[in-house]
Amino acid sequence: MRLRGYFTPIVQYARTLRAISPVAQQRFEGSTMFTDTSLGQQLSSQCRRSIPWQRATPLIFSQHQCSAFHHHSVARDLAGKRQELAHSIHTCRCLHQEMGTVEGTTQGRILKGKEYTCIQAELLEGGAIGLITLDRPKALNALSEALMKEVLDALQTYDADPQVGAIVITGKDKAFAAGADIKEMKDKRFVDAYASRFVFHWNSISAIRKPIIAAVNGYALGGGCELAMLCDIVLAGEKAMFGQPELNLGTIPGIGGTQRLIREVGKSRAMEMILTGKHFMDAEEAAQKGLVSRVVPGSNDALLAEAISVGKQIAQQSKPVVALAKECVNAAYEIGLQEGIKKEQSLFYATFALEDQKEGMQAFIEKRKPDFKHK
Ligand code: CO8
Repeated sequence: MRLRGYFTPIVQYARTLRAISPVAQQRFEGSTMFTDTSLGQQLSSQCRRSIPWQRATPLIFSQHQCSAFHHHSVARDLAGKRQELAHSIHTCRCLHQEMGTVEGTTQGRILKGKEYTCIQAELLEGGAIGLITLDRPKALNALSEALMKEVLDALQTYDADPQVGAIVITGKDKAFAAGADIKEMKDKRFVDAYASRFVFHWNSISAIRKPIIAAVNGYALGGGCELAMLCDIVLAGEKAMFGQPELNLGTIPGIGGTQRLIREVGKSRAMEMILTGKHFMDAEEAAQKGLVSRVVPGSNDALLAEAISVGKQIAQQSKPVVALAKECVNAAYEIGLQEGIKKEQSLFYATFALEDQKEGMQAFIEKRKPDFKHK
């Protein structure tokens, strides 16, 4: 059973490999990393039993490729060395990227019918998790208008997909997002920004009903910090750095930074960060102050794996109950206490209209896992 947990990140890459052409597959299979047959078979049968959709992926399980791929790391990880696994995943990602380039395909853009250029969007865990990776590394994932449209499109697609239980947003390398795209917006006049409602559409993220988890790997500055705060849960990598440097550019935060940061870190710290434009917050301090849930030690891959694991835990809950709970918590954030409590009570009563409430409580009494039908 313990192998299951380690398999998640491997599957992400193996799954994407399915979308790559036969030449890439050969290179994958021919790699010297895939040499241990016995562990391969062990993992294969483990996963066949535990994760149903993988039965439909013969490329992954017909041979031993993905197991040996993690031969050393899985073995050591069982002894508690997560770092090793992260390293293997990194190696795998490099191989994957290389193959993507060779084949003229791009990594992971496998959301059906979507051609994104600023993000990658992938369905993971049999479609239970929608992953969005901001992908403008040369501009440190600056939030251009094109990127905004793609992020919203992917979010809305996941939100409408009944299989998806949670969404993860992450960045790449050293940036989650370094803010609005300064080069794109520098010549805007007031009338352009006002008339086009320049940043208005970012607010649509608040309307997404599925939980969104931000895995903040590096710089989350300006609009990047605001994007993280628009998410429901924020996990920070060791190198995460949060800041609101807009005043250095002669402007102010524009997608909720002045409103949300004060709720997260208190007035004095928020004022210091915003008014100086300089006092950034590292991952440790962000966790202390409550801007993030916690710091995930290790590499970006370890951070992403943890965010997916949290997403999976949420995805196992009843989807309508998750949506009601999210709405209630957001009410606390957005409205006064008395109104918030009224809202919570009425949505709490509403859960008694759900079959999942009956099933959840019955399962508890019968000492078994609930079998939610999401209605
Ligand atoms: N916009 C456009 N390009 C950027 C941005 C950005 N926000 N940030 C970095 N880049 C580009 C750089 O210009 C550089 O490009 P090039 O190689 O062509 O010169 C490349 O990314 C790499 O950046 P650096 O060389 O500067 O990398 P460093 O490691 O030296 O520094 C920093 C990293 C500290 C993150 C630095 O890049 C920096 O200070 N960036 C700007 C951060 C910032 O001020 N953000 C706030 C922007 S304003 C904003 O977000 C408004 C919020 C309201 C609207 C939100 C809508 C989304």
